[in-house]
Amino acid sequence: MFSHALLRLPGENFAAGLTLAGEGAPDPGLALEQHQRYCEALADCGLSLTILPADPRHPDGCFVEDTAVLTDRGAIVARPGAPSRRGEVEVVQAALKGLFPGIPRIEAPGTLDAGDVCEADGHFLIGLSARTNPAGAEQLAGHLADLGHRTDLIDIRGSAKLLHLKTGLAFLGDGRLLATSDLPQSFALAAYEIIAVPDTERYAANALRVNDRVLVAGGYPETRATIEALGYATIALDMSEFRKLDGGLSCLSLRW
Ligand code: CIR
Repeated sequence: MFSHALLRLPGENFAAGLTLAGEGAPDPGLALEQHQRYCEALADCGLSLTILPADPRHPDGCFVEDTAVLTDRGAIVARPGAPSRRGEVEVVQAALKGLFPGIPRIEAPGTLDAGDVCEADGHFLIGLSARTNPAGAEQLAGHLADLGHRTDLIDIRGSAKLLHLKTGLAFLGDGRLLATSDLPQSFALAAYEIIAVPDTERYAANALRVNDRVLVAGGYPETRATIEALGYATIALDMSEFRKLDGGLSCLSLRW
């Protein structure tokens, strides 16, 4: 169960964030409204929220998930692969200080975007991607092992449409993973029931289980129906503006 979330507001220069989506510039005002609905959904799931102000130096700063890995035993501060995002970690580390004991950081030459980290009940799947390099993934695996967690690496560098591992993968709980068809086959996934997301709805693979609900991106009815048929209550949220910057539901919060 999660009881808290850390978020960061999208700023006025949100449209200057990184993107490969080719879906046009996002509207910062609409992004702020969608962020507000997202915050309300987390609060409905029972979470207390800490919402950091936007920082004009970091237009991607609202994708706060990428800056740290949180577990029920500790936290690790990431070192984002995109140089423009590296400074985002300072304010997050300061916010987490005191909440988690002795927080280690991923150090150079390692890079790690925590969007490449998918936890499945204490088993951490770590994606090797254009943002997370082998040194960063190995440092993280070491820190997680120190906390007593099991880890496996999944190399997604050959899957051009996956910015991060969690672009195409979400843990629903109960041994189930929601996954896109281009997620590489891996022995690390063998123990899980894979719930396939249709190629026409691939953005919906970044769903987010929060306590007894699953947050799903609005506009992907087949995936939402599949999740509901498995017995989960869903909350659909309009994510159009975050999608334009390659961001999904999980990216907008750190949860513990
Ligand atoms: C980026 O390219 O870094 C941002 N525009 C999007 C980050 C999305 N984060 C995530 O998937 N965890």
